[in-house]
Amino acid sequence: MKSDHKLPAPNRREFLGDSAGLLLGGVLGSSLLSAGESSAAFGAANMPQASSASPRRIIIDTDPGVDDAFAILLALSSPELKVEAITPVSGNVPLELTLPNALRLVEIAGRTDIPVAAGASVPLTRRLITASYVHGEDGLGGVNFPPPKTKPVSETATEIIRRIVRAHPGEVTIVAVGPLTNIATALRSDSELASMIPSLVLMGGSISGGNITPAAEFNFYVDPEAAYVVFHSGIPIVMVGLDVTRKVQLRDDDAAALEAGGNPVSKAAGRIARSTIAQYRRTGFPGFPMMHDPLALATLLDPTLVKLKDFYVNIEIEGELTSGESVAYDHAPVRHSAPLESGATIDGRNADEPFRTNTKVAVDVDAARFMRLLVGRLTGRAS
Ligand SMILES: [Ca+2]
Repeated sequence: MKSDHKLPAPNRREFLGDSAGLLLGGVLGSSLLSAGESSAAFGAANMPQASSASPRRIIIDTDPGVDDAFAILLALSSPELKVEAITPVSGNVPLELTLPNALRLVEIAGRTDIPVAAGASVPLTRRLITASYVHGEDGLGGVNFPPPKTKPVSETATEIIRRIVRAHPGEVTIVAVGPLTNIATALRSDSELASMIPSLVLMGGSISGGNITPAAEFNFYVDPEAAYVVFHSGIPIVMVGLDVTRKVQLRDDDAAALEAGGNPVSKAAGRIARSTIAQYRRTGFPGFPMMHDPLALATLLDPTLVKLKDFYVNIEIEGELTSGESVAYDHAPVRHSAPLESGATIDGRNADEPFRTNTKVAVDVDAARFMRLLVGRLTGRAS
């Protein structure tokens, strides 16, 4: 199985040095636009747009994953979107499972025309941590669908992201709902790429506490360095994090509605839903499955489902207890840690920086309306 290779792990100083180079590349790329064009592109493209005459091109970067499966099936049930590629990455479960799961999902939806390209098997610099306790040993709630007949394409995730974005500069929205390893690797391999991506909608992060540590949300915890690269890339980001995704849960009546649907997508979603709810009850995992990833995807279908607020978001990569935390500033200067008494600095960056924004964070959601949209699209009974 061909997949993106593990990068040599830099130490912290080397990592930050590399990222500064990437940031500079992104700034230089952006400077090709006039100031007016740049700000217009941010304002228009960073707000998810409802459908227009032609479908919106997207690439889904994903670690299926129960809620990833719902996001993929929602995208493939939505004519407003043209899914150019699906790029699995290790996260909820290892790539050895997320890759065949993505292939299973395009088969279920009858969309094997969509290329599925293998991504990174490990984070940029850390050992992989997974969440099979939530997603089942197979990553799809323990349904154990048959092995896919479809094969991944020969390109890697990084290669296909670069090729498709470069073929349609300014047109391809990235929907990233797993650890951001593939996206960071693509950006680091091509300093012009960030300036060609109009918007990156991601599920990840939180400005109200984490879910795998008190500080960090799972996707950013698994690969904080990748999140750091993405948030310093200059790409306009829409962050759909735990602040809203915790509020959207798949309950028994949703599972029943999906099971009653007459199409293969609805039936498969119903099986995943039932199996996952059953696993939660069996293992004592609290609550119901949260529909994190389809909510991020759904902001492209109906931007009014969430309330967005501008922040400057940076990612903690140095904290022993807080790595992967998304730290959001809403007006104040961006203040780093106090200098050490010795005069030494961790990376020489502890001067305050003026406030600026780089991310629209979803801070509220109409959960009931989102669940109606999700179940309605998958059953084909509503839009
Ligand atoms: Ca995911």
